[in-house]
Amino acid sequence: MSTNTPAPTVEDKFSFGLWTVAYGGRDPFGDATRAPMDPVYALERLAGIGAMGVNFHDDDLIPFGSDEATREQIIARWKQGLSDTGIVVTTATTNLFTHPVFKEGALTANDRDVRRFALRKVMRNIDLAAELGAKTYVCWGGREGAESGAAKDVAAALDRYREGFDLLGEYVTDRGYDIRFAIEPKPNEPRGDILLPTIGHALAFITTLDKPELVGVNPEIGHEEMAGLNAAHGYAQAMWQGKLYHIDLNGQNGPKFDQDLRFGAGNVRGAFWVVDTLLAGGYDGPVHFDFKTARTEDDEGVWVAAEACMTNYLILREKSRAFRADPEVQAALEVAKVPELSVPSLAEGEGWAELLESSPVDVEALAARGSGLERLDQLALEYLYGVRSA
Ligand code: GLT
Ligand code: MN
Ligand code: MN
Repeated sequence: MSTNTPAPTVEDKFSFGLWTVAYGGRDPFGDATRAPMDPVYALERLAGIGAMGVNFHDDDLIPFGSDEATREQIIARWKQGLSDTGIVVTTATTNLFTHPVFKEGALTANDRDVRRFALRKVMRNIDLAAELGAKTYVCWGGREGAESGAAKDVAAALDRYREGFDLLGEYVTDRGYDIRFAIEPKPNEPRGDILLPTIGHALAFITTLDKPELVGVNPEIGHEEMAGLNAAHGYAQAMWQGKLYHIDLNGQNGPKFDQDLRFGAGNVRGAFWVVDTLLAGGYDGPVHFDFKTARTEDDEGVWVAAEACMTNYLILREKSRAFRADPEVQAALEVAKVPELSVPSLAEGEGWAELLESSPVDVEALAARGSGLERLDQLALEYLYGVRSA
């Protein structure tokens, strides 16, 4: 038996959230099954498996409530770990969901004092993010939402969300930080319903901001699939709008609780089209994984799963490239008229009047023509199933 799996390199720009590999297995029904992970150990192991970058929440690194001296010590040790391993901080984010103070929300909490505390917590970690060289600041509003109708005035909450992003945009601008924000949508969990639940909601919200150019999205495959959506289509639209500032790749099996499976597990076909879409759109940011190793595993299992995220991405990247380069696929794309979609519907100089005057098409003939899409999709599946290769 032999396998032929590609090995990751630093050029592949693979990165992981510190909380992903450090996830100890706690779930709503059971305690952690793995010991807490030392962040510097995480850096060493990440470097060992060929990752390039890391992303962290303030509280992943510095326990909530640490005093100033402890904070400084932890940061100094973290910086040493980064320089020893060569791992780069690509991204950072704020934990606005674990502490009970955020139980009713953070930037959109009904309680104004909570909102003010949350904003200060974000700004403080942005300082650290900038110091460590992070270029992207992720904002996942896990607690921004409600379980019942009267609990939240959604319009007022969106006003406060906008106020928060406007303030943070002003903050990074005034401080001269080279940082952009990436909103991470999620439909539900931990709140019954979360604000900005999908890529589309987030993109629309961003247009209302003072500095929309500072804010994009960080879509997670599993979160889109929890909402029954096609993640690849969402990534494509985010890129089309110049808003795909970051990505959270993982696996999910349909609309149920957030599974955060390693990338490539779960909806394999969906994962293939996400990779194909990222390549087509020229996404060149960190290829970031947000997964949780099953609580059945020990520490070695964590690293097996982390490495598998990268391996699966590389396998799918090879398959996507081979699929696109295959002359039979190109012919099938022509038959399906996929390239024709790039031709504008109106010719140069043509307007509605010329269109109205143009010779009518044979509607029945057009209706009778097959689209050739089954053949096209089968070719993709044959690559995916491993029976067709370059
Ligand atoms: C949390 C969530 C993730 C987000 C993280 C960023 S935290 O684990 O489930 O999807 O990306 O705050
Ligand atoms: Mn998730
Ligand atoms: Mn995520």
